Amino acid sequence: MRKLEQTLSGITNSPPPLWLMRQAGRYLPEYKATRAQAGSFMDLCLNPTLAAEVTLQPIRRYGFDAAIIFSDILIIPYALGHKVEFIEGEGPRLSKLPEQFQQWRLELNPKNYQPTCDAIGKTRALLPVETSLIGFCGAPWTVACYMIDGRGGAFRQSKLWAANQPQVLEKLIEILIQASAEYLLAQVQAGANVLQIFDSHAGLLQGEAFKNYVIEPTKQLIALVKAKAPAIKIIGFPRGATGVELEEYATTTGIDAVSLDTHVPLSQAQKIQKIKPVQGLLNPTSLVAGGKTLADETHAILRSLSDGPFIFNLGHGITPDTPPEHVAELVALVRNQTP
Ligand code: 1CP
Repeated sequence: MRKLEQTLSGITNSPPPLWLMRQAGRYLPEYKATRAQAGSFMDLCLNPTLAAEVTLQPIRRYGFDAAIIFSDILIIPYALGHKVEFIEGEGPRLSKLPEQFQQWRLELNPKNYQPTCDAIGKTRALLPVETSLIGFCGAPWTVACYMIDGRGGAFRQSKLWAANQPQVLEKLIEILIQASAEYLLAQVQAGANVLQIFDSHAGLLQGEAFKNYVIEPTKQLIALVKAKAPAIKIIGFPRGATGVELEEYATTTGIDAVSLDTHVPLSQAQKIQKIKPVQGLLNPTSLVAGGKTLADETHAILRSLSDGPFIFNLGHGITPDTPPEHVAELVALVRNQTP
């Protein structure tokens, strides 16, 4: 069994398996070259050959234990017929969903997500056998945020829907649960070995709302996927969740491992690790800094979490200003080699 899947089954590995969120991206010169060749970001996501190429680039450079397929969580709104664009230097722009969205027929068109599945097939065929391939989607709440507000930011409209329009939000979430389950299963069919659900905006919700829009939809999505693919391991990333909410996420959703963000204290990470394998924690800014900052934080994380199942990763994605040689430093630190 590959190292990542071993850890996800509860085995403690030393050194732990290592991969980084957004490991393919603008900090790598070879990514920038392929991106320029593809045209827009969406063109790159929808080109299976080039998407496979950028997925493989960080594996060739650093030999991570897992590759994550190059795509985006906004492929689901796109496959539901939404207009999705990425504006250079600004981020995504989507057609905003009105409260009367039932009149828009939101139907999942498999043709629109098929390029990601084709990229998975191509990547799996080219990856070293010992490297896991991770498929992913956004969690229903986080994807709903982009569909409701039409862009990244404070997600004011989405929070208002959660507070004032629970029935409308629930209908949208229900559509997203079904669509995401179909999409994740298609990725498994295409060759993904592990799945990750990104709930990047889970931290916008607390209490009852966290239960209704983060816990419940995640639980239903996992149940739908595991009903058809019982052996697949799923990592959940409820970014911004802390305290009892984070603990409830680990205990009740059926997730196999919890990815923890930079704000989770190591003492709480240790508590969560008693419930489920954990992943993450390194501050992406420490990777930009490198040197002693990076070494001290990496060692502190390793000291705290190496006695149980742990996947070394960042607390959030790599930033474009990260020097590629700092990533090599990190790999050496985690694998206990001299750089
Ligand atoms: O020009 C570029 O290259 C665009 C930057 C970029 C990249 C590299 C975007 C736009 N998406 C991606 C790829 C991506 N997105 C991956 C690829 C695989 C890898 O990790 O190597 C993944 C897993 C995602 C997931 C994703 N997209 C998330 C969840 C993770 C997270 O960062 O919290 C989110 C929230 C998105 C939306 C999105 N896509 C892109 C941007 C800039 C954003 C964030 C927008 C915002 O809220 O401001």
